[in-house]
Amino acid sequence: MLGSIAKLYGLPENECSLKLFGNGLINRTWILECHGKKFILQKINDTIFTSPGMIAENLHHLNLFLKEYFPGYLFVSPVVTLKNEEMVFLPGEGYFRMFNFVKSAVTFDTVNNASIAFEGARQFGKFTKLLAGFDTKKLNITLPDFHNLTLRYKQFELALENGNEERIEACHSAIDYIKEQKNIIDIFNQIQTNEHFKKRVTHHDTKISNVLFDKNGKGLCVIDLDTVMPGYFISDVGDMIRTYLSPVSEEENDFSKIQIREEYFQAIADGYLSEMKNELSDEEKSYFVYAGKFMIYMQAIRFLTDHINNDIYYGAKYEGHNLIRCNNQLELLKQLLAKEDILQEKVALYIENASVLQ
Ligand code: GN1
Ligand code: MG
Repeated sequence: MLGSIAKLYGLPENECSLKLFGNGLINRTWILECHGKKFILQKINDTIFTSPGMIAENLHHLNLFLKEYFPGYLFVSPVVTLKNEEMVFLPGEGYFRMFNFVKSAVTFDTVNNASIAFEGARQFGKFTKLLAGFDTKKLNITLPDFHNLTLRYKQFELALENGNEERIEACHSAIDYIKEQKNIIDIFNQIQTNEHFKKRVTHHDTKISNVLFDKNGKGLCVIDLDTVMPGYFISDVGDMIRTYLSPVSEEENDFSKIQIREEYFQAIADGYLSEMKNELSDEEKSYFVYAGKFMIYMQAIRFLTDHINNDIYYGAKYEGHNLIRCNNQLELLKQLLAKEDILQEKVALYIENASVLQ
């Protein structure tokens, strides 16, 4: 694979090395180093992204817009091949694209201080704000219904009908809790017909490792734009709440370590709204805490559905991995629900018309 890639990009194969990088669940990422120059090489998972060309087109349009209207914004665009292609297909291997490795940039896998949460949230808010004038109709839907909670629940019900019976038997408490919390879906259904909600350019994968920082811990830009699609702000804010508030990730199996850190919630609200406060309606802002419930609940459903379907989507490193991930998320959800009122007060300061408060 290295040989074919090097040839297409005009790089000296014999002087290049490849090293696996990052810990995403879907695409594979490497650092490709040639003569001391580093690139990020990524193979798109085309079982999940069935039309990889759509991603390349989206990146192309976003890049053109940002270069024209915000030339100072660091947009990490794909390196092109000798034939000027932004993505390549290697028969028998799959789809690949390459980016320059931003040398001065730092990334974080975990959020260990509130200022990182603030900066990350500010960058995701800035991304959507800068693209407020971009026509969302130009974006291809790279993953249809990606954050459609109603559909995710239907897929869960289907799995209960057709999935691994032994596994279903053994995870009744998770199944029951998910069923009990169905009001989270009702609210999502209301949002979809709420005239105060707007679809904007949304990242849909706001984990902290998707933000580039400078050496002083200031945010530079966001990366991993495969799931950029029109969407609601609850997707981006919700995934930050899901992944920044607890000191441990969805992989943790010691649930006593799961915690809601209030000051990190404040940091997300301050960071995101420092960019988005004039974009979001008061009504939308009042769903800030709901955003966290929405994303944590959806992720729990997705992990459990996958467990019941024998791990066909996320894979599993050990028996019961996706059930652990699901139960981890359900614990996080319980803790968020317990602090809902305290957190809601923190956003209330950003809402002018207090009567819309949930
Ligand atoms: C997947 O591949 P990665 O880790 O960036 C998933 C997200 C989930 C996440 C959970 C395309 O993202 O939706 O939140 O795993 N992406 C896709 O860790 O399904
Ligand atoms: Mg991703």
